[in-house]
Amino acid sequence: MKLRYAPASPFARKVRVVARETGTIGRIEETIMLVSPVAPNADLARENPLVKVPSLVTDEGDTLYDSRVICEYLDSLHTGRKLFPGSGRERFTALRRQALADGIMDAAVLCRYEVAVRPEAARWPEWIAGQKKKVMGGLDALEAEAGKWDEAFDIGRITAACALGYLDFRYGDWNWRGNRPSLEAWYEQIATRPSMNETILK
Ligand SMILES: N[C@@H](CCC(=O)N[C@@H](CS)C(=O)NCC(=O)O)C(=O)O
Repeated sequence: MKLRYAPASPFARKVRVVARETGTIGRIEETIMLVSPVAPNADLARENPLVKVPSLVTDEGDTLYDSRVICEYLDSLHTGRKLFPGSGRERFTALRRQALADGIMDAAVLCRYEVAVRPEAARWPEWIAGQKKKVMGGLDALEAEAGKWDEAFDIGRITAACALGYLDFRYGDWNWRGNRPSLEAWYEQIATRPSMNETILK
């Protein structure tokens, strides 16, 4: 399998963490693809019409995207403890938490594009403030749950860890730890896992 990723992408990190947690990393060749919403990567465009990372080419030659689909695919390839619970409340809690943390990453990445990609004259501060509010609301929702989390690292918590890692990487000044002690304590533990250490954003 071939995984297209960007070293600074929190969505690609999610897949790279799952590849390591599931032991499927040994079957994956990781290739860096630099992406920009205003300068589509021609090589990636041949495989993925959305021209986004992560993108996975399977051994059968199919291209899978986005991170949710790739993570569930990798989880289907191993026989160990599943990162996507099979059914019931446990499954939908993990999926809902994945959606929450994906939403935090979506909003934070959009803020990043607003200052790193959009010309200064076209920037819209209210729009950035609206996205930041989603990030903060999402973090508050994670904080409300995190006090009860054990060490299980399922798809919801993997995505939460990647969202927090992205905020440290791009938005240290947003101080997500501020008044979120449960989330902070959980993240300090989880960030020491080899899968997290090997995929630190650059
Ligand atoms: N929903 C997608 C989001 C992926 C995404 O936004 N990737 C960004 C990098 S962090 C990207 O490829 N951006 C290039 C673009 O928007 O053209 C997923 O979960 O994989």
